[in-house]
Amino acid sequence: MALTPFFKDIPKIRYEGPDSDNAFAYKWFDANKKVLGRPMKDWMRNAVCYWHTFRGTALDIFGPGTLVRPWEDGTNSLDMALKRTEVVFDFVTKLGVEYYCFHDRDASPEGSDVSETNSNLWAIAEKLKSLQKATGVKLLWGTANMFSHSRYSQGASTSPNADVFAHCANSVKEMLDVSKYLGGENYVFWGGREGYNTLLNTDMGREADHAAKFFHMAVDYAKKIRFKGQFLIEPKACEPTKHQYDFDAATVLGFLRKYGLEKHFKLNIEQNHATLAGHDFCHELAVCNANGALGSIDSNRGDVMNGWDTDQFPNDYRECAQAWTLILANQDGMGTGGLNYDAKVRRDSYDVEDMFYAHICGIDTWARGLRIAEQVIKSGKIDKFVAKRYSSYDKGIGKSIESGKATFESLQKYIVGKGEADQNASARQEYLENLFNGYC
Ligand code: XUL
Ligand code: CO
Repeated sequence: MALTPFFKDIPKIRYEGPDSDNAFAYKWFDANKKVLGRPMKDWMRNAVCYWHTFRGTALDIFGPGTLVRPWEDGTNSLDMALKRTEVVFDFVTKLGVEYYCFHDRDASPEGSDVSETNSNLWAIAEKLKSLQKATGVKLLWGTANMFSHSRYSQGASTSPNADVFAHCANSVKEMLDVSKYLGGENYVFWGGREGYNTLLNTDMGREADHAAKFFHMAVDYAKKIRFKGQFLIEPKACEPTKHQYDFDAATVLGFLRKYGLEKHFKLNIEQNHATLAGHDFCHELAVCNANGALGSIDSNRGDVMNGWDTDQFPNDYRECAQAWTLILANQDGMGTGGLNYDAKVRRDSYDVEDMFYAHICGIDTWARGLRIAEQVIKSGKIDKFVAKRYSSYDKGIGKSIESGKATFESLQKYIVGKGEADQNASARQEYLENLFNGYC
């Protein structure tokens, strides 16, 4: 495959270790180095996202885009879309990343009607397939953009307009077919406009029923075409709507159970979405773990000084280290999921070099966190502490509670006989936090 010329001045990004002074090298991500018995790349399953990295211009509400992307011709044409696919694959392979993720509309433009939109998508899908074959890069997940066009301004599957629901059915049907064609390992739903701006015009119960119908149709269609990818829902609390129905992990899990969908879906947790919901990122991972629902991660960070979804590249390896202790509590980590860098360079980071620095930082942050987590896990100190903290449930009265034998009456008899509960042991938060300082 001929390389496009746009990254010719950038070397292939390789591992050089923490002492390297080369900004175009990984200091912590050593793809094949084994951590806890598995190569780092297989735990991480890094992915480049098509939208921020290749469709973002850094426009904001105060001004137009600023990023210099020499391959763009300023059109949203099919020709430009075809040419762009080659640039995307050059970038992903130069980084040594194995996966990418895209929405239908990132990769392929809408046509003049639904049929032309679908045929554009298939022209792009064929090109993507040949690039995947030539490079070995794989599709972590596909999704449909059901939030940008004005037809979605009042919702997608939760729109009060049934025609919009039908339009969305076409989009997801096509993207499921395309995801299958490209070997996609997951399929993501992020409900960008599935929420409300005012309850005065909203029948919330009816909208939830419609969303559930939509998910059931997706499950049925995937079964019909034998698409084996994992379905994922990506919670987000607000933005663009005042309140998004997929508010956080716990809300989504409750919704899935109400509508009998829980067997078919896991969650795609995004760091900055967790903070929008008023949670730590690790809180969302812990909710997933408690429900066997961790599917994948959209990695980014907010800014501690403001509240919105700034989608910056992650740089806090300590947070990632704690996140790994939760991810690795699942035997196969994220399973078919991975780390999708759903993040964008800042508006004043104009150059193509900045695309590389950003991804190197994100990948190294997670890699460094993984190395720290390995040592924390191997020390066994957290597991040992937590096991001891709950050990009153391993025997006696605690065991009778967990096994379901205890009743209010039996417990009353026990505690009245004892007169007072045993003293609590210290929860040792500072000791546990400091364990992460013991490794680098
Ligand atoms: C928006 C967001 C989306 C989803 C995919 O905040 O995270 O890009 O990841 O639709
Ligand atoms: Co995301």
